[in-house]
Amino acid sequence: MTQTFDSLVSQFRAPGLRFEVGRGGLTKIVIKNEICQGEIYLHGAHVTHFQPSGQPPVLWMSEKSLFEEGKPIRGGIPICFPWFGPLASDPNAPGHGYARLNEWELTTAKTESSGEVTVTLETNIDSFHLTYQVCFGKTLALSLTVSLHESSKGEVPFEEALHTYFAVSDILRISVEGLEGVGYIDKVDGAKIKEASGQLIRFTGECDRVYLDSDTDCVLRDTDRSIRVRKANSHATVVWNPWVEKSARMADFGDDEWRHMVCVETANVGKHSITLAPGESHTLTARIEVE
Ligand code: TA6
Repeated sequence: MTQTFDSLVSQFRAPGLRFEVGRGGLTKIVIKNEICQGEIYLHGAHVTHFQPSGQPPVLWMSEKSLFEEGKPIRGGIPICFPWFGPLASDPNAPGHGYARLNEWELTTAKTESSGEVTVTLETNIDSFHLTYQVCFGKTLALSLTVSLHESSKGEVPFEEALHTYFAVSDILRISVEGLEGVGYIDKVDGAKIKEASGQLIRFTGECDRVYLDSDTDCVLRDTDRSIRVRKANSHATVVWNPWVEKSARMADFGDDEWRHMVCVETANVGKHSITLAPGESHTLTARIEVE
């Protein structure tokens, strides 16, 4: 059921929250208060903006992003579900699954006494129900709960990721801390499994790594700030920068935009995919904070 703009305006009122017709005519929820600014589209339940007061934007958005039904938004926080990357069994299936292509339903909007604004969006995909809670405050708190319908015939596996694009001053000058001690799949080197590097991640070329058994915080160290990503119930972390050639090949990605973004993604993929029995649920959380 698609909620009309007018029905949203009449049904949901919370201080610091308003609805706008966003790019491509898609409906977006806009948050603006003393603590922060933020935006989330109903399309894909896609967070496209988060900016704590006094800080530059935390999330990166491509100037070339599409804002069209059936197409993913480039940047912000795409939700990857029920698979990550291409679907091996169906080359025609959309990369990263359907969650970021669905029109989600807003079910709650609430402003806390502290001024933080929390919205809940929901959608159904196959035999799963997804509930996504986003709290815009000094930190950005994300919580994705996946439930398997009672009526499901048996256990069903899925992959998931909050595919967060962070804005950085210059990819050549940043590092990512917290993954020195875990091995990874290097998708730029034939998906070879590599030993833990023991070093901070620095960027000198295309990087596309799936860090396995990674349960701890990551910290993105930029020249004038650090961004900490805390997480729970996520055992994989994906780090991606497309660099020059891949950026040029993507129509919805500016040729020079790779210098100012990096993805650090909170995920459960591959050996860390999740299997639910009918009636079971799983909640993945991530908290993004500027230090
Ligand atoms: O998370 C990294 C990745 O899997 C890369 O391999 C690259 O494909 C990226 O996702 C973007 O995927 P998209 O389907 O959004 O173009």
